[in-house]
Amino acid sequence: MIARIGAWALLGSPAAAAVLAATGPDWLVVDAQHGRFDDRAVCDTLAVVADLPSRPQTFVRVADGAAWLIGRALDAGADGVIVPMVQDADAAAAAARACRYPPLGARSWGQLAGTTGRVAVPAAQVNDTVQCAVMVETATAIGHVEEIAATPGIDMVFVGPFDLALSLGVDVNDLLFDERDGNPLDRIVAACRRHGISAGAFAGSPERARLLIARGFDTVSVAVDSAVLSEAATASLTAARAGS
Ligand code: 3PY
Ligand code: MG
Repeated sequence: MIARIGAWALLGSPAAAAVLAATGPDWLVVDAQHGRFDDRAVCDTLAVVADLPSRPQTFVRVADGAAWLIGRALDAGADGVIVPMVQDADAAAAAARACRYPPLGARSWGQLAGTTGRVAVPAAQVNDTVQCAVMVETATAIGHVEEIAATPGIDMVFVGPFDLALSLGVDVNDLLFDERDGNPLDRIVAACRRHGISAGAFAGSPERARLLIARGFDTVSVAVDSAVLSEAATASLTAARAGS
């Protein structure tokens, strides 16, 4: 299996997200939960990314599972959403419903295509192609992971290792490196495999991405705009100072 390696935009800047998207990630996340993306910045970013010659599949991580937030992200042109802190199958079903138009769901019609000179995607096509990812990142959600992964309309379970480690009362690296049977990360991958959906995880670094892929995750997020900017600037300044 070849894992999909993604980029993650936090800065709230459409230009920075476009630069990131143009580096060729397999997928891109625009983070409106912990990132600095408000509604306007989400719309502007999706419009800029849509114009790239080769654009990555783009998700918005919404601030929470409210149907109107999911609808607005998709109306703005996202291919899918990532819904944080989903605790059980009822919350997963609500997210899936909010992603799709009737008869499969309860999404309200009103894509912003017209405001960007594009044409709206027909409802039936959206229902076939939209991606609904739900985050499993608490001990409670781990207890319900089998039902969450089995929920119709869920395309990916996405793990937030930092929140999961906090909820379990362990260090995030201990969670990632723990090889013992019963590691919650392995339970998530197994549940996704059983139900034929994608197992995704936030990595935030190439080292953690490799660990997660070795554990069986097929979709990971690696290059975070704020981190890569900081790392590259530090390396560049250090290299120039070393030579002066
Ligand atoms: C987590 O690790 O909890 C995340 O949500 C990553 O953004
Ligand atoms: Mg989280």
